[in-house]
Amino acid sequence: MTTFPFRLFLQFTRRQRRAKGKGGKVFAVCLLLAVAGCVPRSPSTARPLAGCGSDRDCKLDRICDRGQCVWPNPPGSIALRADAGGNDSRTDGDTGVPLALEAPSGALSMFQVEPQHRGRVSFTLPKQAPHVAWKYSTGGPITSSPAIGSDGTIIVGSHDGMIHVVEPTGVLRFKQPTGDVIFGSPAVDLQGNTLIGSGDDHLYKLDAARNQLAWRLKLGNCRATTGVGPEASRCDVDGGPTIGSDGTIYVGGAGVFAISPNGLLKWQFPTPRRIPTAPALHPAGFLLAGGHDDTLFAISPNGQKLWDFRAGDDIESSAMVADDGMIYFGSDDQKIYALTPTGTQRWAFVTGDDVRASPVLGRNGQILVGDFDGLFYSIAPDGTLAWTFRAADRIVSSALVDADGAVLFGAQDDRLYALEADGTLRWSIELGGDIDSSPTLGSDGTIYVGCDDKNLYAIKGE
Ligand SMILES: [Ca+2]
Ligand SMILES: [Ca+2]
Ligand SMILES: [Ca+2]
Repeated sequence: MTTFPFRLFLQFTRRQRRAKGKGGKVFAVCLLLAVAGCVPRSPSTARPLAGCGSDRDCKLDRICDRGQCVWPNPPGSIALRADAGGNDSRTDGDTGVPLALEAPSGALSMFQVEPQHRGRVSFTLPKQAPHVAWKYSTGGPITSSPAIGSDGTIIVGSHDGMIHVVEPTGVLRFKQPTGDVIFGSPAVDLQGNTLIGSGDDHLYKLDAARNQLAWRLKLGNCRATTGVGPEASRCDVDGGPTIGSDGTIYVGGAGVFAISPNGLLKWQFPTPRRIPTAPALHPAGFLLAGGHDDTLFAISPNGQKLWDFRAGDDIESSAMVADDGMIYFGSDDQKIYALTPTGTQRWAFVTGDDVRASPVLGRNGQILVGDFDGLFYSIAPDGTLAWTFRAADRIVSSALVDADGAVLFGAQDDRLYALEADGTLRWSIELGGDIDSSPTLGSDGTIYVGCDDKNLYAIKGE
């Protein structure tokens, strides 16, 4: 309460008074700000906002509010811009769309880097074809995407049911057994502790300092927790975790769950069918998660539905929130969707097969995602195709975007591909099986990725 600027609070309450009947409650503001973490950027980075006289001056579905184009707020969320006064927001000079809205991370590492899942890292990929520095063998295929710990350890889940914590040299530091196959990816919180879900319906937290289990928490009420079959998999904890700036852990399973850092359930947003995707945090103060009832849900920070959007089939692709607040995800209905922050469809791009990978954001704002049809797509923000790159088999792996805009992803043709920002091949390297895991990039340019051949790979340039 004392850490967020009073100015923001005043603006929020003014806004709430104008929007009759919404009733600004202090605790709600605190909650919302805790999730959105809307800390204003320093005035030194400020640029003037694009002005407007009426809604007609604003592109997309935005409205004109006190001379500025803004996204209308879903009920229960806060203003999309952290500061309606304008001295800490930046907008794109051409579109007036606010730039670089951030949902500050509560983690060092998580699926697709940060809570908006844009997949962009500040390090650079090897310029030349790299080599395998080491491989670490687990007892099962690895579809989990590795996370990097505060001391350079690499953490990954395996279908052997173990959470493996591996030294930067490729030797085991410690492993934690779980009761079933692990499909989900680890997140590492700001204290260096690991959070990961398992097919045994539990969320696990590993204590980094002690190399041991801190706690585990059962999520959902499935009678059969392990093994195969609809009831055994209905409560699998596969989606996320995503960690908010206040340390709250959000995971998908038998719905969406919010859990405190000490392992207490804050709330559950129940869904008819499973949520296998990592929840995304929208900077406007809400969560996004899709699942097997073909629906993307927008959920308030206290677990209430704000809106939902129905796709044509299962959603296994985690939502990504772009810098301007637009929302992107794929579905088994063979489409990539673009939604506004209020859940209105802007466009749907038709691919040739299921979209299981999660989109990431290119350095020029392109939406980048691979597909079961073997193509890797780059789509412009207006929904038109920029380029494609063809792999020789399905793509399930979500991509990573480096500091220069180069793109890295795996495919079921057993190759890891590095593309230039324009879609031309930089290099590829063949591993020992399908690469469905999404690669992670270390600060020294080392790539870590899991493979169906049961190995965690470290891949280095010259
Ligand atoms: Ca299960
Ligand atoms: Ca379905
Ligand atoms: Ca293969």
